[in-house]
Amino acid sequence: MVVKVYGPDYPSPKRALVCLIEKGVEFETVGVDLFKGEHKAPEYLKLQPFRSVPVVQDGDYTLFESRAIIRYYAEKYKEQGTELLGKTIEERGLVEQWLEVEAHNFHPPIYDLVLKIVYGPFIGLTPDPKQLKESEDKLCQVLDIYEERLSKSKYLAGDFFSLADLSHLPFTQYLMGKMGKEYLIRDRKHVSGWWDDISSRPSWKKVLELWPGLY
Ligand SMILES: N[C@@H](CCC(=O)N[C@@H](CS)C(=O)NCC(=O)O)C(=O)O
Repeated sequence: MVVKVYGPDYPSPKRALVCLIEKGVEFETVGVDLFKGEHKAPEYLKLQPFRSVPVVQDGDYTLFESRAIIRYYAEKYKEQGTELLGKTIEERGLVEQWLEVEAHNFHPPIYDLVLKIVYGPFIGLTPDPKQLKESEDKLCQVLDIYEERLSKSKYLAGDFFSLADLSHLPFTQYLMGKMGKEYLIRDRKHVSGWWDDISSRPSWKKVLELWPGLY
């Protein structure tokens, strides 16, 4: 049974897509138009009661929350494709640590910027410049810590690419596109090199080619 991924046009599902490609897992996608409210349809809510994408259906098994999905597939196919969880329990601990940092420190300010700047015009939201500045300042503080970390190791969890790096791809990509906030990455030498490295992986290029989204 081929894995089905719902909502490939949006950033959080792209976390699942890039992971599945890295692991060499076959999948198909199911479009969910958030602008038409398809994520609020009763049939969809049976799969994802919190009204968001992604959801993955793997035979009889249904899973939502993009970071739970990537952890699940990285573990399920540990012996296949790119190793994304580290080789030792210590490496795994660091992968988990930086995944948590991505979710709780990096994601909130970048999500706020993306929602207001990129999606705002489509949903009738006029951004408040003061709030945008606050989010950008918070993001800068996180990126300064990344700069320090990446001056000591090639990737966030160590000298190996992992889920911790992969999880940053979908939202960081916005900074580099129409949003015009590339300088947040380029002004930091080690963050900039890390971004060039992780964003040039064939898996991510394929995701962007097939589901270009609003980048
Ligand atoms: N924590 C969830 C968040 C997913 C999420 O924010 N999805 C967005 C698209 S990237 C969404 O479905 N937004 C629709 C809405 O919130 O109404 C995850 O990582 O899966």
